[in-house]
Amino acid sequence: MADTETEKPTASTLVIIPTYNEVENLPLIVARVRESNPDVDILVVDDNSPDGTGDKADELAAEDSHINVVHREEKTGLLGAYTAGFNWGLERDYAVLCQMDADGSHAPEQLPRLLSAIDEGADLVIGSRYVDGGEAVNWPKNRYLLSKLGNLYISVALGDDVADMTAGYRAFRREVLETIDLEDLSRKGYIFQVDLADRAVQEGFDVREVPITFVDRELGESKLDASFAGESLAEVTKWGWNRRSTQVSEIAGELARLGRYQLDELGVNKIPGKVTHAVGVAGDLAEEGAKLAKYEVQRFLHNRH
Ligand SMILES: Nc1nc2c(ncn2[C@@H]2O[C@H](COP(=O)(O)OP(=O)(O)OP(=O)(O)O)[C@@H](O)[C@H]2O)c(=O)[nH]1
Ligand SMILES: [Mg+2]
Repeated sequence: MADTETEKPTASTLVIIPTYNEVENLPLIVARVRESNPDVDILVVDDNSPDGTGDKADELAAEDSHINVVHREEKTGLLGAYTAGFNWGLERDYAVLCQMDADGSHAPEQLPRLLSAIDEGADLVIGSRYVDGGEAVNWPKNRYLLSKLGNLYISVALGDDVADMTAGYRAFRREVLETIDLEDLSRKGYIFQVDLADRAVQEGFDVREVPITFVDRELGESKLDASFAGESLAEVTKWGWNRRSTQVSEIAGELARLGRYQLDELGVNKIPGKVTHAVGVAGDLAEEGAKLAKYEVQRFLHNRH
């Protein structure tokens, strides 16, 4: 029995937690991971947080050999932090590497769901808000809609059979991260999450979703940037266009109209704030993307004759 247990890939798991100004959240999340998954190792990747998160991480690591820290001099974005974390884990021969936010949105108590799916044969497991049993709690309605519609758009545009491509709670077999060139991923905002999942699907890896309950952050400051949604959808439209052309333009147009309708119905546009602005930008971009794609399709068909 003991032998078969140790043959499971998840017997060698690293959970990577990137941090920027999470001094209140870090001790809480680390304690929860240790409590609910006593065998996994933790790597905190801190980008020289002004609030002292890096020192707090060192204190925790000094008391517990399962906890490790990488300090980066500069905040160069979340992909930079994850690339450093993945490389650290790959060099140390971990079989499974996980992504988890520090702010409590990704419950460590649900990590076993992700890890079980890996042990059952998945190469990449995504903790999903948008499959049966998945949910997002305490999220303002406008933020939920932005994410939900964005994901709908992404899945139509790219044609990958994944409901939550933007999710940041994931477990990877090391082979996935060794195959995909992390340096080549898109660096615009958090779109690398979509790019990474998309490449895993395109490479033929077994990508699965398990339901999670995503909880909005209670402590610390949001780093969501309003320009993110717009930029991301523009990027995805480009990839989708390169791949599947015609359907994308048609369906994107429909989705943009549907999204606008839903937003108007809910009166989301009347709520002030940067997320609302992002919703508006996303809607505009989806429409622009649809128009652009339509134009490109016509040009392409014209040039063929
Ligand atoms: N090392 C590092 N960590 C980052 C950086 N940006 C964000 N993070 C961390 O990445 C995780 C996700 O960031 P969040 O700020 O929670 O982003 P979000 O979930 O989209 O937005 P909110 O939860 O609303 O703040 C958190 O643990 C952050 O501390 C960065 O540039 N470097
Ligand atoms: Mg968060």
